[in-house]
Amino acid sequence: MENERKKRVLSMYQCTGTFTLGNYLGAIRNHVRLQDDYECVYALADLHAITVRQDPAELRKNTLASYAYLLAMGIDLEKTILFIQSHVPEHSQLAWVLNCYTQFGELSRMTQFKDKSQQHADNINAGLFTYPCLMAADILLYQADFVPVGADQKQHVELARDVAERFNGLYSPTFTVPEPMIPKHGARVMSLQDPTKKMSKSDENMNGTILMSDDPDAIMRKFKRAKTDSDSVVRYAEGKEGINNLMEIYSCVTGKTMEEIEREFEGKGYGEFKPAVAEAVIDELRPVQAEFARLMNDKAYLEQCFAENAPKAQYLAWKTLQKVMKKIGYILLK
Ligand code: ATP
Ligand code: LTN
Repeated sequence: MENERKKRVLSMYQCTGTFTLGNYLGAIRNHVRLQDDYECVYALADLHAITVRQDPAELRKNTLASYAYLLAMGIDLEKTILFIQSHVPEHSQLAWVLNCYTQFGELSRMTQFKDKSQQHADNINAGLFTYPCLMAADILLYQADFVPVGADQKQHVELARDVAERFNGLYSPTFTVPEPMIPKHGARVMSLQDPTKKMSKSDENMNGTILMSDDPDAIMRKFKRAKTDSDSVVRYAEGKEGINNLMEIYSCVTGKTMEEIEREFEGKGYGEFKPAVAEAVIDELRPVQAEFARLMNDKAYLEQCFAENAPKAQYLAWKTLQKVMKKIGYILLK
């Protein structure tokens, strides 16, 4: 086992500078755990970011903050490569190649494209349309075995598989065909205001969303106002989506099972349960927030991390790109 090569995991994050409790519990905390068993490569998708208009100063600030958050949440640079996508030009280079091996019809079926082109009807640019080719390049450059993502990204990972298989079939095995890794439990943290919708940083009602940057008062207030049902028994059951969501959050944070939680709050109403969930979340976020603040005060250290991680990623990406170019018939410089 010791000598076996660890399987490689790759994931990327939007660089919006904020993360929600949903991102943390549903995705990043799991990605942190994966670092022990897999060789992990993680990155901030700043090339993808410009498919919607960005203010330059904001983009710069948000990318820095996103990097600091990922470190604060537990990405460990001793084990993992964490880089910024635009620092590794191979992403753009392979994306161009993959554009030529992906059909218009395949891209037209992507539900994220359909959603985003409705949201940004005034800017349906070509980059938004070919976004999945860039994402396929992100994954295939690193010969990733697994791609941990939310259910919303599964269709894109499937496209990356199809393109990899097509290229491998036309030439010879070049790319590892990646598998999506979709979490089962705690995978979807729902909005505190509408438990049928996922908790999202782009929700117009921020009372439903806990941000990693929320202070204890804001967290307490949002949990106290959380939408629940009228029966006031802390029990995991159908029709109690609001309470189920709070129980899921409490379980994720404390490690308690649903039965243990039901027992702990037996005979107690929501008036006691909601602040208890809030307290548990406040305790969970406190060290992350402290570490984030520390890192944001040490920009020199963050810049050093960018500078050290980019070449590590680029070395892996360059090897794959060379293989691809040779197979296509490009003349490589000696
Ligand atoms: P938005 O919140 O604006 O819809 P996003 O949070 O999905 O965007 P990312 O920053 O790329 O965008 O998300 C990082 C990861 O967090 C993705 O794998 C995504 O599936 C996951 N994720 C996002 N929201 C939730 C949620 N409410 N519960 C669980 N996982 C989530
Ligand atoms: N599209 C993803 C972010 C993303 C990604 C990737 C995820 C870009 N490239 C490669 C996994 C692998 C999103 O919107 N969350």
